[in-house]
Amino acid sequence: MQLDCAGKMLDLSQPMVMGVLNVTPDSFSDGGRYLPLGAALRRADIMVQEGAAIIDIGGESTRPGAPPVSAAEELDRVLPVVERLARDLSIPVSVDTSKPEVMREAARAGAGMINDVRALQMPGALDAAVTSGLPVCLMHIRGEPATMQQEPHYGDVVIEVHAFLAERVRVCQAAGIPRERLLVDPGFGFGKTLDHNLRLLRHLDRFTDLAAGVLVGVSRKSMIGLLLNAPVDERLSGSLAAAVVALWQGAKIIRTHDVRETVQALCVCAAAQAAE
Ligand code: 7PM
Repeated sequence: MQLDCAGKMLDLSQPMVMGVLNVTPDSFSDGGRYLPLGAALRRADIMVQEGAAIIDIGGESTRPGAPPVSAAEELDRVLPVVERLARDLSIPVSVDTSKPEVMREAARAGAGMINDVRALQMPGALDAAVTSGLPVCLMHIRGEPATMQQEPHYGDVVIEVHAFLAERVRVCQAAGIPRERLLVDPGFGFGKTLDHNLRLLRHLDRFTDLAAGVLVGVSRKSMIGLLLNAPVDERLSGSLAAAVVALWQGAKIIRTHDVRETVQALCVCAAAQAAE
C-alpha cells in the first residue's frame, strides 16, 4: 500500500521512519529567531542518508507551556524549508501544523503531507486539507499544548482516544478525504499521564483499522524520561524500545529525531515479524 504525497510515494507495506526537523527558536543552538536555511538542509540531508522515508517540518512548538505562534511567524519559519526540501529531496516532506494558512501555503510550496496535532479541528483547517488533496495525519490531543499536562483525566483512555480518532476520520471522509489518505496517531504526551501513554502503547493494535496506518511519535518524550529517570539527551534506547513495541502493535510510521538508530531497530523488528 502506498500514499501519494504530492507525487512522491510513501510505501506503507513496510515500517517507515519520519525524521523530525524542528524550525522553532527553542531548537536553535544559537537562540536566533530562525533556523538558518543551510543548517535545516544539512540536517534533512543527513536524515535522508540515514534512511528517513519522510521529513516532518514543524514551526509551532507544542511543548507544554510554549507561547502561541502567529500564522505569519510559522510561515516565516516553515515555508523556505518546505520549498527547498520539496524541490531538492527525493522523499516527501510533511508539515507539522494546525493552521489553515500554513497548510495552504505549504501545499503550494510542494509539501506532501499535513501532520496536524489538532486533527483538523481549527476553523478552516479541514477545508484547507481537503483542498490540498494531500494525505493527513490526524493526531489526538486533550486540551491545548499550554495546559494539556495539567491533570489529564479519562474514563478509559484507549476507548476515548479511539472514539475521538474514529470521529475525526468520519468527519474527514464526509468532507472528501478518503480513509486511504488518512493516518491516525494517539498523540503520546499530548494531554496524557505516563499511565495513559503506556495503555495506549499496549493497545495500539486497536487503532490500526481506523485509517491507512498508525503513526507514532515517542522519540525523546517525557514518558521515556519518567520511566528511565533520564534527561532528554539520554532517552535514545528507551525511545527505540517504545518504537519497537509500537511497530509490533501495528504502527506503520515512527516519527523520530534519531533516524539511523530507529531504522535499524525497526529493521530487526520487521524481520522478526515477517518470519514464519
Ligand atoms: C517540544 C515538545 C517540541 C514536544 C515538540 C514536541 C508529535 C507530532 C510532535 C507526535 C505527530 C515532539 C513534540 N509530536 N506529530 N508532533 N505525533 N503526528 O516531541 O507524537 O516532537 S511535537
